[in-house]
Amino acid sequence: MKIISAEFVKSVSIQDEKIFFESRNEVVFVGRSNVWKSSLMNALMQKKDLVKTSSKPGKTRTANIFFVNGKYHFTDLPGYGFAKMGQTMRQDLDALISWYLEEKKHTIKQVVLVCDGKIGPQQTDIDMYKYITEDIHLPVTVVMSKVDKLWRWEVSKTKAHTQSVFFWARVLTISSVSKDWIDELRKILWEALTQKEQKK
Ligand SMILES: Nc1nc2c(ncn2[C@@H]2O[C@H](COP(=O)(O)OP(=O)(O)O)[C@@H](O)[C@H]2O)c(=O)[nH]1
Ligand SMILES: [Mg+2]
Repeated sequence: MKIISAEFVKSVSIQDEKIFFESRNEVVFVGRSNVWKSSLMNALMQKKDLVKTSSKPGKTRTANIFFVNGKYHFTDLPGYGFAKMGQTMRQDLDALISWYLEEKKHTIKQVVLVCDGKIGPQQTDIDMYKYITEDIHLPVTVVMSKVDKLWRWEVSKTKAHTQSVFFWARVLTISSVSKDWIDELRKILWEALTQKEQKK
C-alpha cells in the first residue's frame, strides 16, 4: 500500500452516535498504553506527528480517526488496561473501545493489535485478542513493538512465544532500526482494505 495522503478527520467519544453513517473501510489500532501504537501509525502513514504521541501513558481518551489516500480510515483507539488511571476512567475507556469496535464491526477490515515485544503479551492483550476474534469476529494482525534492543535470538524467542499465545494470528515484529516490517504491514492492510465482499 502506497500512502499518498493522510489527514486527521476527528476525535470520537461514546456520546457521538451519529458518526456511524459513514461506511469507509477501516483499520483500527489497539494496544495497551505506551506500546508505541501511535508512533507506529505515524510511521505507516509517513507522517512525523500526525498522530499524537506521548511519553505519559493514558493520554488518548477518544477514538482518533485519520483519512488515508482519500478513501480509508485508520483509527487510533485509547490504550487499554492502564493501571494508574483509576478504575472509572479505565472502565470508560474500555467501554469506548468495545463500543467503537462493535458499532463499526462491518467497516473494520483489520485490527492491528500492538503488544510490547520487550515484555511479551500480557493478560490484557490476550483478553483483547480473544474478544476481537471470538466475540466480534474481526481479523487481527498482532504487531510486537520495541524489539530494537533485543538480541536476534530473543526476538525469535519472543515471536515464537507470542505466536503460541495468539495461536492462528499473524505476528509481526517491528523495529525502528530495520524498516522492512513497514512494507509487510502496509501490504497486509492493503489486502484487507481492498478485499472483495465475501459471498456467503
Ligand atoms: N526509543 C523509541 N521510542 C519510541 C519509539 N516509538 C515511540 N517511542 C516513544 O514512546 C512513547 C510512547 O509512544 P506512543 O506512540 O505515544 O505510544 P502509545 O501510547 O502506544 O500510542 C513516546 O514518547 C514515543 O516518542 C521507538 O521506535 N523508539
Ligand atoms: Mg497513543
